[in-house]
Amino acid sequence: MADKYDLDEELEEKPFDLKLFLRMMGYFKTYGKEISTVAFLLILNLVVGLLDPILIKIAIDDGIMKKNALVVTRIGIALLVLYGISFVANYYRIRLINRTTQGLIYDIRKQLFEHIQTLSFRFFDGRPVGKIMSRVTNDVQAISNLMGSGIATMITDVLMLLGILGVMFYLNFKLTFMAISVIPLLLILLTQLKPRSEKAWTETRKTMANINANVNETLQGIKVIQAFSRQKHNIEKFEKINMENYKSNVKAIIIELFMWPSVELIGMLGTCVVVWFGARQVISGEYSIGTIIAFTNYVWRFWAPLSAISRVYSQILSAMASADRIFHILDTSPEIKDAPDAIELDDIEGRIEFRNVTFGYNPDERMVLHNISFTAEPGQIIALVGPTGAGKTSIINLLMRFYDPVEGSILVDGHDIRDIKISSLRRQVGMVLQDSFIFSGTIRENILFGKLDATEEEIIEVSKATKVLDYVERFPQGFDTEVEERGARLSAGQRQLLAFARALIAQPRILILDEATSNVDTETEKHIQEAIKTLFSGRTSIVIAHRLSTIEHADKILVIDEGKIVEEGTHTELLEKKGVYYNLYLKQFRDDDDTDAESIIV
Ligand code: TTP
Ligand code: MG
Repeated sequence: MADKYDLDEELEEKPFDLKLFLRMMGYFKTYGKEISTVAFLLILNLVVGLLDPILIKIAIDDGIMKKNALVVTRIGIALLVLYGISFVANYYRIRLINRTTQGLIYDIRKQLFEHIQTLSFRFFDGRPVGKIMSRVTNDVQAISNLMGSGIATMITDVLMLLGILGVMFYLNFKLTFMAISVIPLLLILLTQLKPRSEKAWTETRKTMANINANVNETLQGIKVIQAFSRQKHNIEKFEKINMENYKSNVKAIIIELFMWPSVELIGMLGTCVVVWFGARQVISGEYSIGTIIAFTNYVWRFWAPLSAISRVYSQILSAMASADRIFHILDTSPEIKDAPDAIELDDIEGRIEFRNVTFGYNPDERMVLHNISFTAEPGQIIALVGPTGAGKTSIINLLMRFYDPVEGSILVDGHDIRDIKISSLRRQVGMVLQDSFIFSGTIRENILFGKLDATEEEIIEVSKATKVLDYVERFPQGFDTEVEERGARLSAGQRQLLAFARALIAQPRILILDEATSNVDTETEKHIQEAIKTLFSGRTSIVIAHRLSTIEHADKILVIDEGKIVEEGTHTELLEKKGVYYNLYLKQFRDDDDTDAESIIV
């Protein structure tokens, strides 16, 4: 679904938006004490910054010029005290701002992480993981930096600028005009160069993102790359984007190299004008030398906040874009959520009914399931078979309520699943998939994922039933063996068995097996089937299998094709029918061995 958001999702900057800004500021709520302390320290700093040129002026005019050593000493001590105060104030201010910024990162990241976990499958469908990740990492960092140090800099610098201007006007009206006469020049320079520099930096970030994506994909697919000996081809591809990154960086730095020294040059120009005119004013006796030195001092200080403000300004614009993306996620409410009066299902019988269910992943596009109706009585094994892409997994996705049907309803024990609390529904259902996700951590932790408070006996019992114990016993560390990311230390079959153990330990009333034993040998598969029969007698199972031999004993087999149930019955009934199932079965037998399949069946 291409909503408006997807189009400008990766915008680097966004114009200032007061509503967004105020919402960002809302995160400061819990930091009232820190903020008032920072404000106090800022003012202290400001006063010190504005005072010291004045003190120097007094030291020159009343001390040095009048040869009064006492004044010089007193001013010297006063300056020392001021610098001491400024040092302490600075130290605490930076410490506090840092703590607040890190606190904000922590708060926003926590909120975002918690929210993302509640979102429904459709949110994740078609949204690259990398983009969602960069919301939690980069975007959070961007807005927190702005809110922490950015805004503090902005406020101090604006105040500093106004303060300096005020003092300058107070000291020498004419010279102030001379000094600020170069500002238009500065504005022209910045408006010309800034957009170019920003464009160049945007380009470097884009090329860097390309490099990241490429390295990421290469590492993920390294086995395929090496198997096809495509290293050379891959390196060429990488060199191209690496070169783009090199060029864009060089270009950005050249612009940058020109820009800031030019700003300084203009500042220098302003100072030269001031010194030149000031010197004449001193010579003509119009002003004291102390005043002119103090004034030049202020002019110097004038440029630093000016360039800092222009830097913070682009920080604000990019934080706006980040905030927009973060709030978009926070404002996405989970599509699948509990109805207000949803009921808690404690112990269910396990009766499942699909009533005229029609469903599509994108309601505007082609439907994936059409008018599906079937019933599974408690204790029954229902098998779903059919070609790839027929819609078997989609049926499971609906039963788990990962999506809601477009039409029709699904009932568990006679309750529409939309009226049941999602957590209580999913607690009753155990699921094992073809590509089971195994988490990094130990084997024990992965099994406990199914039931956090399981006892050691329970772990051993399910491990025996699922044959996990067979391989665990061969590891020196047993259940405490680390399986690495995605269970990389285990074979595909071992991972599937582990996923089985994880599902079984929760003792669910309904068990869903989607190609759950496709990676294990036939003997292990038979063992697991036996185990399920004993562990799961009286519970309902839905089994999807391409290997038809695994579902022969099912109470009911549904043959799915192009989203419809095309045949339904037991293994024997379907064979007698000599339809789709019969042909599938015949074909698999022929592929499996050379015996005359037809003679076996009939
Ligand atoms: P599935 O229900 O995944 O088909 P299947 O489980 O029968 O296939 P297999 O045996 O290969 O596991 O898909 C049905 C259609 O729905 C297919 O056209 C792909 C589409 N689909 C999505 O668009 N999004 C999804 O998340 C899934 C699971 C499927
Ligand atoms: Mg499937």
